[in-house]
Amino acid sequence: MFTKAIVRKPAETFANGISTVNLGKPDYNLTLKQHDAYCEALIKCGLELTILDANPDFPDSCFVEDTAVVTKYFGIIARPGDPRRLGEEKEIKKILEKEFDHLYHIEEPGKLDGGDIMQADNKFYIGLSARTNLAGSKQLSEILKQYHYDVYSIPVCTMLHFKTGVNYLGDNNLLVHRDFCSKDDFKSYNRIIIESGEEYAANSLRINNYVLTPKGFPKTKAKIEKLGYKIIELEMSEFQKMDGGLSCLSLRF
Ligand code: CIR
Repeated sequence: MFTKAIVRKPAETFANGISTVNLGKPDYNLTLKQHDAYCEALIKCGLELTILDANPDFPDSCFVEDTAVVTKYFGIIARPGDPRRLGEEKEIKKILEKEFDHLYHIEEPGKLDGGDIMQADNKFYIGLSARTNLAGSKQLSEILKQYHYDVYSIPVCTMLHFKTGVNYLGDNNLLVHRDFCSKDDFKSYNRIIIESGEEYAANSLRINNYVLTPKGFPKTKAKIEKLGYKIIELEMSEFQKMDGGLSCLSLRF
C-alpha cells in the first residue's frame, strides 16, 4: 500500500520545457486544472500529499518522478539525464531527507531519470535510455541489491523512458508497448499489450485500489477493467504535449 506522494505544481514556464511530440503548446490554466484533478485522484486513492510550489526555473519540474526512486524504506536521489533538468533533484532531496533515514545518491558520471525505473514486487527494471546511462544503472543496481531486490536492465530505444512503454499494475499484470512485448524478461507476466493508437495509455498507474489511466484510450481502459481494477480516468492532454504521463507527476511511497 502507498500512503504518501510528492507532487509539484506546474510552473508558468511549463510550455518552455522539453518536448519531442508535435502536439502544440500546453495551455497553462488547463495544465493547472488537470494537475488539480490528478492531485484529487491521488487523495481518492488514499495518499497524503506533499504539494511543492512551482519552480519556474525548471519548466519540467512538475515531472517529479524523474528526480528520485523511492520505496517504503529508502530513497535514491536521481541525477537527471538531460542537462536542462539537472538541479531539479536538489529540492526533492530536502523533502526526502525528512521522509527517509536512508537516502542514497546517483553520482557523476551516472545519469538516471526515475521514469526509467520500474518496480514489480521484489524486482526492479532499469531502462537504459537517452536519460539513464550504464554508470547510473550500475550505481542504482548496487544500492537495490543491498536490499535484496532482483535488478534487470533493459535497453530503451524507441521512447523517452522505460515507463513510457511498460508499467506494472501488480498481481503479475504488466502493461506493455509492442516494442517490449517479445522481450523474454517479461514472459512470466500476464502481458496486456497496448494496441496501436493507444501507446500513451501504457503509462497507466496502479495506486492502491485504483488504476489511473489517461482519458481517451478506451481499448486499454476496457482491458484494465476486465482484470478487475477500479479505474480513475484523467484528462492528461497538456502533460502529453510535454512528453509527460501519469507516473511522471508524482513520487509514491
Ligand atoms: C522531459 O523531457 O524530461 C519532460 N518534458 C517529460 C518527462 C516525463 N517524465 C517521465 O516520463 N517520467
